Amino acid sequence: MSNLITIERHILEQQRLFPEAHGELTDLLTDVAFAAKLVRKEVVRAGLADILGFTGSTNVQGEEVKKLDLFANEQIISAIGAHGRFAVMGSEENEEIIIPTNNESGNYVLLFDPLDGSSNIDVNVSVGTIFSIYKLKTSDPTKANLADCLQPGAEQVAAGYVIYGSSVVMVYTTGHGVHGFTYDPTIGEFLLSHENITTPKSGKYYSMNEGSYAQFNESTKKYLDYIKTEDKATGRPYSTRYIGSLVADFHRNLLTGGVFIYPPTTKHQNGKLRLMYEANPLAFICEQAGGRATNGRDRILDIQPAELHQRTPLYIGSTDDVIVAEEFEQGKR
Ligand code: P6P
Repeated sequence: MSNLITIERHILEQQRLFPEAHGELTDLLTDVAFAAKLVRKEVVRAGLADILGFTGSTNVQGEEVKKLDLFANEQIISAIGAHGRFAVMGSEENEEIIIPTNNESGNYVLLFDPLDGSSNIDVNVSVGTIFSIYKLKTSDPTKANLADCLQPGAEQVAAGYVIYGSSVVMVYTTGHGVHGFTYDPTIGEFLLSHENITTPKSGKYYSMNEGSYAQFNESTKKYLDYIKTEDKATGRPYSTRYIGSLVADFHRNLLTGGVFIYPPTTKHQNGKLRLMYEANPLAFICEQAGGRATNGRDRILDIQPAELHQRTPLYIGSTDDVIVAEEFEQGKR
């Protein structure tokens, strides 16, 4: 048992790399891990509990909100907000920023997607929670505001996700590598299972929704034709792996290699995925694991946000595979 490292202990060890953080980072990430346990408890029993189906309401994205979305959102806001470490939050489910009740001592910002991939909940496909943490810019936490939430991804102090799948895994980075923890329900702890994750320079999977082919621009169509053409020297054709749940697709490619692409489409000309609580946290993790994340041209982490819920095209995964896709997107191939 002695070699079992809980996420709390690992975070504490990571804390020693941030002498200036005075233990706050430990508390933040421990809060997030705690909230993840609360969400997991319901997600893994979704088929049993009377929490399936639509609430009938719609969220800021105009999407039907499933009860579990709402539950996860409420759990994260209340469980984390109660500890007073975050001065302000932003959630995919809330149009406006959230000021926790006792935020007067908070020095950090939390942005999150409480349950990404929620359309898959009822059919037992993996879904996930994604989170992103920044230092508060406003000197007085009681005056925290939207500008504190609109920082480029490169300013993140921590980011991570929880994937609720065949097992529940929490992956995080504080800028010192990427580490994964698998939940052990027999002891109620996330235990270190994937230390220092590095992603292969190239893989054999591409993840895109080809059902949107008619909505793709010509360069994206050219890329798709290329990646499916046989050429043994470049390992083509790649295999398609597309779950329709960002965290699940990202996690697989992170571990095995490959590229996930949500390009501009006629329906989503700026892409569908959200910059602040989907692209940025996953880009931070991906780069820390040796991968690459852009919008087809610019580094995701360098984008200066203008709105809390703004969207972005996303090309993310193994560096060599992302570069090839970018070259098509930029008309260089
Ligand atoms: P499409 C789920 O709704 C989500 O936000 C991501 O988890 C997923 O990668 C994407 O949308 C799927 O979108 O248009 O392919 O169904």
